[in-house]
Amino acid sequence: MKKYLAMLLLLLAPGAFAQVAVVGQAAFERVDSANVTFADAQAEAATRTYLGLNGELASVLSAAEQTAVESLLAGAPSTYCWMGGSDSAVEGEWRWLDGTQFWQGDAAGSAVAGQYTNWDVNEPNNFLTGDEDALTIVQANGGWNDYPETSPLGCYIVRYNLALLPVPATQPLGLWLLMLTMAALGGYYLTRKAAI
Ligand SMILES: [Ca+2]
Ligand SMILES: [Ca+2]
Ligand SMILES: [Ca+2]
Repeated sequence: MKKYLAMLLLLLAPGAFAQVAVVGQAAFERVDSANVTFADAQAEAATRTYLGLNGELASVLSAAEQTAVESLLAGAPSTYCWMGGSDSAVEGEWRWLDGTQFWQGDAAGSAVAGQYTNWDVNEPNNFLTGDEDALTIVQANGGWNDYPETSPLGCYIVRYNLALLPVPATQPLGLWLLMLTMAALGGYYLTRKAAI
């Protein structure tokens, strides 16, 4: 019960959802932070928490998740925000931070079977300095772009795994909304009755 109350308070806190988007078992957050490199973004993301869960620099595993992340991009302080993908270990082998490979090759490459990707036009291309090994998302259109790891950007995307919550996130929220609605209706009815 205490957990439900804590979650409700979080939901009702002003701006609690300002930069968080929930889809399925994932919550995404855009964090604005000045001059963060890819390594900075990874370290900072790991210190973020949401509903008591630890964050990580985001993977995006489906079109629905992509849509959720895109909903966070408006007004980002830099053209690109960091995400949790890299091909620094082996050029052209694009992997999420958990080691799952999602792409093989450059812009002419292909997605690894079953993996979602959303590269921007002609990406990944190792364009700047001839070697771009970290994943970013483009504010303007949500496309993915490889970018030099040490470039200072102004934002990054964090992912939280809601499956790790002690209770499913969606059910208690729905339940609370139902209970609040019923309480409000009950209060209204009693007030009316008292007035008559
Ligand atoms: Ca490289
Ligand atoms: Ca590369
Ligand atoms: Ca690029």
